Amino acid sequence: MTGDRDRPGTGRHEEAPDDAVRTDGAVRDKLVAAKERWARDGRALTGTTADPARDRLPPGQRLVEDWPVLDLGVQPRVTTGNWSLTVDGLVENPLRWSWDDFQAQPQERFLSDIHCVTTWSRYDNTWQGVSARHLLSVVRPKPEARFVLFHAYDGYTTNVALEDFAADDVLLATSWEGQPISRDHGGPVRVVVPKLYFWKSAKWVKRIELLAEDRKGYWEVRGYHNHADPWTEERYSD
Ligand SMILES: Nc1nc2c(c(=O)[nH]1)N[C@H]1C(S)=C(S)[C@@H](COP(=O)(O)O)O[C@H]1N2
Ligand SMILES: [Mo]
Repeated sequence: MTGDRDRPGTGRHEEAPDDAVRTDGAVRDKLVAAKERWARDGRALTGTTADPARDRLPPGQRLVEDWPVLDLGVQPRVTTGNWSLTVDGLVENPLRWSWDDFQAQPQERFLSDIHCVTTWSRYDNTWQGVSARHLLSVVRPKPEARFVLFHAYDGYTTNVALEDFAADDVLLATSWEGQPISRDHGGPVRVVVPKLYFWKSAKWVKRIELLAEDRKGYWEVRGYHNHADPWTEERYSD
């Protein structure tokens, strides 16, 4: 039975979508099952590595010009009015930012490539928003903080090491190619972690939790790699 286990809000590793934010759609069980199968089969693994200093396209990837939409199928209706960001856990200065608070932070513009584990890559995305570096300078991680768990309004979660979140190209993005990020792509605010496969870049981000121990997210408990480096094809866990 594909049951409630796979639905955000009822599983052990996901949580209920926010009460204040309505959602449309339902988890696409067939898509989730297909992606779990890919992980078991090692789909798209080439067994090679590439060097980002020399190659632009990671192994097993193909270039696309459009920007595909990929999510669980639950699309939260997050607006600049009902969105807020909580940063908590092992930080000296926990915070909750409204949209206005977020806009009052320094806004930066970054250019990066997207690499999705489903094998598409898209070059030269222009993002604007608040850098992870700035955010971390405000919340000040405690010495024991080593991991980050992103929580999103659709119940999705994903985890990264604090050092990967602290990289100088990581952004909480509000715009793409000069336009507000659309609802499909995780607007009003999504995470962008360019050095890792794109499932690590949480759409509709609502909470960033700093932890001493690693805690796996939605795809990580379903056979996807904990770290997710495209250059060494960290697609699946072994
Ligand atoms: N909140 C949330 N973030 C998410 C997902 C999701 O289902 N929910 N899917 C992830 C996956 S698997 C991918 S490939 C990218 C897709 O982002 P895009 O739809 O903007 O291309 O978002 C990631 N972030
Ligand atoms: Mo993905």
